[in-house]
Amino acid sequence: MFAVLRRFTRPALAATAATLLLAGSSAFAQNIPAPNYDEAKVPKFELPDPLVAADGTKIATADDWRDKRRPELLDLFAREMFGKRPSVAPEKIKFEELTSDSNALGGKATRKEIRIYFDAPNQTPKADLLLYVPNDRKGPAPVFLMPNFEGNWATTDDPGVRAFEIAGHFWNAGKTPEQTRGHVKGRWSFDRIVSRGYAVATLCYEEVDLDFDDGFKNGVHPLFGERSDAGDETASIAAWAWALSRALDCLETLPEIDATKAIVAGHSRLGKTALWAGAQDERFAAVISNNSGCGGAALSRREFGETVAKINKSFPHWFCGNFKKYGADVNSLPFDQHELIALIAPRPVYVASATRDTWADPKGEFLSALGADPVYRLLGTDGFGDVKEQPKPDVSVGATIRYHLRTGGHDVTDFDWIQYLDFADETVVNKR
Ligand code: GTR
Repeated sequence: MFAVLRRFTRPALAATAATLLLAGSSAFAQNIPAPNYDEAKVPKFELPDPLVAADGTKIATADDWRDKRRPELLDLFAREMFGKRPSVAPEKIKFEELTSDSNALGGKATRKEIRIYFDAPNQTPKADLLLYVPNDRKGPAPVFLMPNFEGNWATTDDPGVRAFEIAGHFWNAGKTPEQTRGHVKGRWSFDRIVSRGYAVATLCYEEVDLDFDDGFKNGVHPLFGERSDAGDETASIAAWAWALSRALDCLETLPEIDATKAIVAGHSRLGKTALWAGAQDERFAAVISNNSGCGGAALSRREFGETVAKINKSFPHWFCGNFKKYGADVNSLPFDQHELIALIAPRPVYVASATRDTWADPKGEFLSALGADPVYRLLGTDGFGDVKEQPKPDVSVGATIRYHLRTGGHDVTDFDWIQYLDFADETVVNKR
């Protein structure tokens, strides 16, 4: 119950802020229809073919995909949805180990906290990466990298994790950091992950960029250089995704980590972020989207649950200005979300839904995974295996593309983690 309340409280607040900011604009004038939850009322739509280029040519070979279609789609997603892909001088990025304890998780793990400076000469902005590495391992450990909402200390009641104020932190407004210690530990199966031989790393996304609409002035945005007036300003999801790549830079420097086996994962808005990070940065060996919904794995054209019009209104800062024009006509989008998943090909991808998470459109998430299959096949993988229909709940299906529909609500549970660990074993550690 509490999780449900929390989920709806914050967007309501954000929506209020967005309402004020958008008053008078055309986005505000647009009437947002009530969400549709009736399968019979999903409009007819045709998905763009990922294997047809913008100029109409058929993409027939892996080289065509790599040289023509993949760059074209990356550019389209950047220009029309997430905003420009940032580039920041590498010498601005620095890492500093803050703490290390080889006796964490009852002696099973070494815990480290490493500060990532995004603009080292100025010491800020920065984000602290929390890392658990299994002590019982034969070599460098494969690693899950998954951003968190409320602060590293909220993922665990391990008292060794520092709790600190994040100025402007929206999720924990009105609470002291200590009051949120361990608050979402149920989402983080650290013990299980480490026992299976994986390291796990997380950082709080609001250290990178606060999650509200301030016209892209706060967090890491000022580092991204010239502002764009072409509607393609780097938006917040893109900023968070960029930071995940910087976290991977950091993991690459650690001898105890095998950064060639880094799996980027995310839940909800951070699932959208993980998909965009994984689509762009091919160093991520695999990608996991947990209940990412609209703007993540779910197809925009289905208009089931949250829609493009609604998400643009509630969270205008997640996507760039150009994305706003598609709310009224999703069929004019030059892509759909199956092509975001296709950008991860041929690397393994896991899309997970939950039965009660109808806002995120579980079926649209499934169809998106299915829609990426032709690209995975073209690139020589077994794609979604023999999957054609959405499976019944609580069964993991697929091959290099994988999917499950967990019984329950919008969350990350131990069930999810068990599937992700099996997936990582089969597709990343013992490659198919
Ligand atoms: C919702 C939002 C979703 C999802 C979620 C979350 O209310 O509408 O797109 O991202 O927040 O991040 O928890």
